[in-house]
Amino acid sequence: MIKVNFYTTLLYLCMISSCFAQVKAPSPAGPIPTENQVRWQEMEYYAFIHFSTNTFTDQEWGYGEADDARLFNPTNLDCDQWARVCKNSGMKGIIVTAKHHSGFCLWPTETTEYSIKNSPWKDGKGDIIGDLAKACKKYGLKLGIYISPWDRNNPSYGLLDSDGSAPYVKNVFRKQIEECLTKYGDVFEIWFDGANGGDGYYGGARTSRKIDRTSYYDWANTYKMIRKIQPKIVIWNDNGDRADLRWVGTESGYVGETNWSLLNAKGDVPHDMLAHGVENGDFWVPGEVNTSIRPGWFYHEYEDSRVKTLPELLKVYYSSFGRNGTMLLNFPIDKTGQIHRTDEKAALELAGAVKEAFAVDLAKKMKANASNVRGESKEFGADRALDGDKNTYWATDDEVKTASLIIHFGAPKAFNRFLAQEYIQLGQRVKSFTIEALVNGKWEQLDKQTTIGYKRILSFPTVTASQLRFTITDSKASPVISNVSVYNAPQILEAPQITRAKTGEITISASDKESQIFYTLDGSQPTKKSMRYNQPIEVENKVSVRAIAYDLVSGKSSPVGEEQFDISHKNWKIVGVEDEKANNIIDGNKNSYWFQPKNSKLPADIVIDLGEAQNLAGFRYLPSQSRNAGIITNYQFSVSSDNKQWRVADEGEFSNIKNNPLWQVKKFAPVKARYIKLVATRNTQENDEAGYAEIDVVTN
Ligand code: FUL
Repeated sequence: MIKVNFYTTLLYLCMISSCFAQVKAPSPAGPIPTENQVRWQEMEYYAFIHFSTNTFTDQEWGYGEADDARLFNPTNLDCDQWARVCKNSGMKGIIVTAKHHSGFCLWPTETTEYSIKNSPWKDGKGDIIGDLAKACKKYGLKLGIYISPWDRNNPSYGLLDSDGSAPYVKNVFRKQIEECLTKYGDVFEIWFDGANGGDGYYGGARTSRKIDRTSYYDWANTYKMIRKIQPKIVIWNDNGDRADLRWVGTESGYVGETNWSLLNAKGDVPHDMLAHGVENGDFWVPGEVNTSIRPGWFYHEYEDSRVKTLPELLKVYYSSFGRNGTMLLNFPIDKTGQIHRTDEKAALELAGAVKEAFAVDLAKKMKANASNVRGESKEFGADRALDGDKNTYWATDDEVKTASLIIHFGAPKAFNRFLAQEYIQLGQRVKSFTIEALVNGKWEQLDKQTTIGYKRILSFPTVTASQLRFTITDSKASPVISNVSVYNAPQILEAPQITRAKTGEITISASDKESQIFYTLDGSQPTKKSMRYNQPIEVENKVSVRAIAYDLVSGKSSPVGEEQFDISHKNWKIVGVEDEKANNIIDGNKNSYWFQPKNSKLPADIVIDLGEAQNLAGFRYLPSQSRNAGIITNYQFSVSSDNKQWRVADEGEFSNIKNNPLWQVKKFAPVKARYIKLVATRNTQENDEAGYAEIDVVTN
């Protein structure tokens, strides 16, 4: 007996070892990430902090005015609070605007006088980057640095020496990077924004300077220096140079559903490639989704009520690292020097909802089988995708590019989320896949998608099923899946959408069909005891509408949807334009638009007759939301009582409108007028197009 057992065991061991010896792990397919990129990708979620002179001048892009340094004076700055909020929100690091476009530095740099050294804060003795580095350490967070290449304060910005070299790059920009990377310990990411060249203070020259963003900064040498000082860093650059990470082409908080972590090493990267990557790209450049918790990047009191709601934040969550990206969420620091309470609350709510949604992995350690397993080896079996170990994976034979994995839940389970991960160390491979549920003995398709990458999460209506089938329908090389999970997330109600037609009529709609809508018109908090919405509401005047969607079954309410409308557009007319479609500018519909005729040139104006004289104190402009063109950056706004004599009420720029094409609000000294004229003097593309989704007024 003993003998038999001994030989059987020996035979068995030989079989296993020969099996292991024969079945080799898959070879990498296509470009693969560096160790730094993998470490970064696994961070998944981290914070942006925007804080500068802009916080005190109420701007998005400071002009670089020397005097602005004297306004920088937070009353209760607390980097510990920033780090605590980020940590409690589940974030893994913080990237801070050490220098934004105004050129103002948050650390006492030797390169310029335009820094906190010359601010009243701590009598010029403070160092915010130093304080933040300490706080990050305390909370186990990684530190990242944003240094704007564009510097609207520096006198040498954009100028070239006789030998063609750029003194600003050599003596200022690169030294600033060096200071930040040597003084504050490990830095996980450095961020070089793409906004570059244009109007600025430039040491008092108050002029416009243009640079060639691909050559001016001599990126090759700048990178060499960075990597030498911080070998573990990843570089984000939106300046025509590949670096390690890419922008995803929008600041609204999503990346394309199809998202390859690849680009080509050379050549232009048009919007489509930013959003989706390039399937056959020859360079690993994964996408990072950056967005702010408020409409703007810097703090503005008027945005206190516009902090993203839980459903909005969840949408960003699922559309960023649920789509093979990372999520970089911005907190604008307020004038006290802290993350505003409302923003903190929103981020914590998101963390709570995510925790709840992903608390129980229904697939973990369940029985699973696959249509193909690499060399029939246990090492690459289906269960390796369900074992909770990120370093093991289910893999197929090299020639197999379509394969299914079935999870058996035992008893039927209710679920509405599916999560899959590729083992990206061997490249991104999957081109398309489906998921199906076995309901009452029949397979029902739940979703059909394209790429997976590091992580893909799908949401679908709750289904109760005993099995789930995950089928890879096409792949660049044999699939390598490190994780498959299934969850049942609680229902989250969305804030209702509120719109107002030209007639003044207000419509409120919920995103789901079951809930009821309740609303108020006096700015008070709506509850289920407020007015019930059944049909459009007629309101002529200025009004603040607040509404909730209420779910009778769970007794839960959505976050409050809110819109402030000024006077109704009922009697408004576009003057001097024959094209009927020009009325789209005042129809209250954000999705309709009008463009100036093809052959028109800038400056281009649009005149609106308000029907009667109004007390004006500002205006609002919304660029086309569907066509990424004709976005006005510089304007003049005039008023008139007779459409003959005009008076300029305001002029200036819509800062950062290119990346953030949202409502632009401009206030001016009150004036009574019946006619308004918006003159577009420049657009984001430096061509002659001018387009509008809406123009509105602010009355007092
Ligand atoms: C943009 C900048 O111009 C904004 O001000 C902000 O810093 C954002 C993160 O990047 O392109």
